[in-house]
Amino acid sequence: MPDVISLIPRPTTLDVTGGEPFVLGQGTTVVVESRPELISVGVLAADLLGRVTEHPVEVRYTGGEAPHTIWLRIVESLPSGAEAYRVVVRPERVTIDARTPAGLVHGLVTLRQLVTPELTVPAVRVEDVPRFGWRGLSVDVARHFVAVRDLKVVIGLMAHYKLNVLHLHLTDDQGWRLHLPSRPQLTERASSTSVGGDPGGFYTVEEFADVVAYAAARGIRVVPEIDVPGHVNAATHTYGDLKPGGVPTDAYTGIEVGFSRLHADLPATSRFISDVFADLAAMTPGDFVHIGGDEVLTMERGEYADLVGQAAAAVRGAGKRVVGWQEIAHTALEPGTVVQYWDPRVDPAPFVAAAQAGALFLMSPGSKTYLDMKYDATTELGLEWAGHIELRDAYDWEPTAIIEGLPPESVIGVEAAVWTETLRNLDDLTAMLLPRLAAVAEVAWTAPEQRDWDGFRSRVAAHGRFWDRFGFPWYRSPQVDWT
Ligand code: TNX
Repeated sequence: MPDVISLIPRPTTLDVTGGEPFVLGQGTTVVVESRPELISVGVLAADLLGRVTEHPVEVRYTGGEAPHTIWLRIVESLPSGAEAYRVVVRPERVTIDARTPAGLVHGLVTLRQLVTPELTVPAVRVEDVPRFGWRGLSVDVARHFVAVRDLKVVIGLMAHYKLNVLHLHLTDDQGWRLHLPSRPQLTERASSTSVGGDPGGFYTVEEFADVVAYAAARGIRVVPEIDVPGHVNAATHTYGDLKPGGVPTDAYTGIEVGFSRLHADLPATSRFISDVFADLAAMTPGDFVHIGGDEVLTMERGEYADLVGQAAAAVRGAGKRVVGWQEIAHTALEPGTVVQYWDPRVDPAPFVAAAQAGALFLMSPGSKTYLDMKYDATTELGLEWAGHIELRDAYDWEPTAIIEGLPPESVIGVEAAVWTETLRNLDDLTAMLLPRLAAVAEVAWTAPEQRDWDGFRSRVAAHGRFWDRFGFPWYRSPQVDWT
């Protein structure tokens, strides 16, 4: 048995039942109930465990009672929500029960975190259910493009910490990263640039579908964002008719924000908005599409509200629900719209009013969850506008207490964000995400009365070894005694 069981996020209950451990080895077989929706869970289990044991792991799709199995079952009678799961480890068998495939993935991740370096699994019983149904990571693939294979690594890390929403910031001043069938010029003309003159890139329709499927197999849904009515220089570089005067703007590779914008009085604008959101919605199996709405510094309120309203209507017209950055709370919102809070430098009163009118809140406070902020003054990468974020800063906060006066029940979740002005590749991403992603994941999953810094600090110490296995650069926070 390991000296400490280092599960992150901390589960609702963990009982060490004692006795002999389960031993992973050559004879280990995964048994999955034979149902079409469980095929991908079986494949995932074999893949994960095969990489741990360094032997191929067989999967059988039956209800089997064979010895030395890891048995994945759908059990409708488990308590609480769709993502709840139970893992019971006995010397001869591990059972993972959940109500949904996503719950089984969580159980599998728990099992994987329980495996010791000696390939034993201590005899335990874990019952677990998340606090929030939205536990996200937003990745800015616009300032620097993130290739599909690197994005899949990030998705794997998200799954390891039971995050369930990948928010992709697909467009910004510096580049347009998703091919849209109705508007092929966007990626033809505006995808090859990035911040600082670095190479660009974009996802084809097929690649995007592949990312969505890879995430779905890990219990993660994709929420794609096209940012309007600001952060649109890639669009105005593509289409001159989005600018008064009709001349396309120059490509932009700097890191300023707030200068680009759409214009409500130009006829091309409405067509642009309805085309891009119709295509994006059609490519999105999930319920939510993000319309951006942040940092429009050169537009008067009425025009802003008009353009946000057009984007929201396009998303709803395509049968999806709307998410937007906190600035959209200054416009009239349909009940059920998700407002993503990020910038504390503003008056909370409009958020409270929006919540009272039925808006829901996703908490991404810059000073806690912006994982592109430097850890301290010596961090080479990253920005500092929201301050420095040490590991404890990312951990020690309460999502329902961030906006004064907000009804706690309007908070639907927590999302970390990694903006890529200064981050150029996967190494840079993991150097900023790890270890802080684990901290935010626990904030999002674990009930407040179950969370404490000392416990997290001692559990996270064992995770560095896991990151090292994959060769990920990560930050050895001095706040932890890394093992
Ligand atoms: C603020 S967060 C932004 C982004 C920047 C980020 C850098 C938000 C809605 N807007 O455009 O990339 O800060 O930390």
